[in-house]
Amino acid sequence: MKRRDFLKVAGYGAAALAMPRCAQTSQRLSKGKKPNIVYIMLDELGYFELSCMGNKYLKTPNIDRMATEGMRFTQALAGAPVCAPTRSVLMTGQHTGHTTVRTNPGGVPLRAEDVTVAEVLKQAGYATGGFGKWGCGDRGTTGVPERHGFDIFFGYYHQVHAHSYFPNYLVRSGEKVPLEGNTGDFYKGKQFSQYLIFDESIKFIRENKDRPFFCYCAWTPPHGRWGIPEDEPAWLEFKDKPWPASQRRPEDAKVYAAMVKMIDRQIGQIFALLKELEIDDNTIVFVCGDNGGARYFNHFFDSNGPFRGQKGNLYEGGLRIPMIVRWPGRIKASIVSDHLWYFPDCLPTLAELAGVEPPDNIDGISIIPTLLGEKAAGRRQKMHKYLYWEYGRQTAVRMGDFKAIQPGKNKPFELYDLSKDIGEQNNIADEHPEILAKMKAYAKQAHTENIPGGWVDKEKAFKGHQFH
Ligand SMILES: [Ca+2]
Repeated sequence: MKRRDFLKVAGYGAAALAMPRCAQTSQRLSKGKKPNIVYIMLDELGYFELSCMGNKYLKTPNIDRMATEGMRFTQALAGAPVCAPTRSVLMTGQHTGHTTVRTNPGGVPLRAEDVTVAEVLKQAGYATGGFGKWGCGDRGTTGVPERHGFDIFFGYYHQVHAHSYFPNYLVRSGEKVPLEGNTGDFYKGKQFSQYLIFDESIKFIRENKDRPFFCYCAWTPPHGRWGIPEDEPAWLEFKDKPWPASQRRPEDAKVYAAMVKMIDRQIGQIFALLKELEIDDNTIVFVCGDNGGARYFNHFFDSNGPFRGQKGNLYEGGLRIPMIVRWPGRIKASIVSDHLWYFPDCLPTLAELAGVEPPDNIDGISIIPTLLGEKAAGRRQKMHKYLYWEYGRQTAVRMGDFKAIQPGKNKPFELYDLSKDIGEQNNIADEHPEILAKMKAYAKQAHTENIPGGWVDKEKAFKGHQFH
């Protein structure tokens, strides 16, 4: 056993042996059988980009059906407003004042001693697979998924690499997989990455159907750049729409819509597979966005509705994401929950499902009482005293309905009451100085110095999507 692994086991493995409360809860909930976990995170999918949320243009019949069969959350918030930090928060259960990856250029890795949700689930005997965009450490760093609990990770490690759907290569557990026929053109090529990533996701589920598994699908659609195969059925459905919206290319908005429809179809295929393998009843599936929607195409799709801001900032538009969770017979159908939670809560929730203790140094709270009911969980849902985000020079704190935000380093904190002002338009900082002072004190308490991981082999560094 490596020293690092030993330290990890010594750190929290002993507690797990003592059959803690959450393990007992999990055994009761799952009748002794650990549930499979499929966590599907769609890159940039906005809160109002589902057809069940009233979107006029985008079509998501399978996700809509999932919402009628499970629980949809109105106040699930991202770990951060951009790709890399939000993934770091999801993986470590630590908010952005504590987690390692807090910036977004794509090259900052997790540290060797960071413990991810995959490492926690592996301790519980889970097969662990990740598919899509990693974003928590380039090849050759301390942050790679194969050093952080994943039996397999297939896709992109450096997130700038993920800006192409027709890259020259993808990565499987640290090794380059050349994609013959792709030339470096962003928009066309012989091998479309999402088909490959989807196939690997499906293969992993099939191969591990007889044991508990964690399938982390950090799929990259509908993030740009928007290239899609000419014969993709969803593209054929949207390509002739007379829409005025565009970005780099006139067809970009139509490709975006096609990508949303395509991933919805793939999610439907995952549900069909779970039924075919007769593991549907013992599999909990999450579908969510990774950060708030972006105002692509002059906000043609109205991705964020009344929320202020978008991807990249800490107003609600940057943080609020779609989140639906389904587990037949365990999570009640057609429930809409306003429980306030965010990405740090995923790790302890999944650990509880698996019947193991999470590490001590996390910021999350398990939402099992909300998902499965307080009676089934045997306890009340514990709430956060506060939620915290930092990104660049922005800071935000949520305390109940109050949201404090400092939108820039030298800017004053603003305060909003989201119960009356979901659009964060009416700054009430002057009316509630005592509340704001308390929230500023929380922000100060939550921030720690950021110490990133490092290189193990710099030769493996990502050198641009067009290079091998
Ligand atoms: Ca993203």
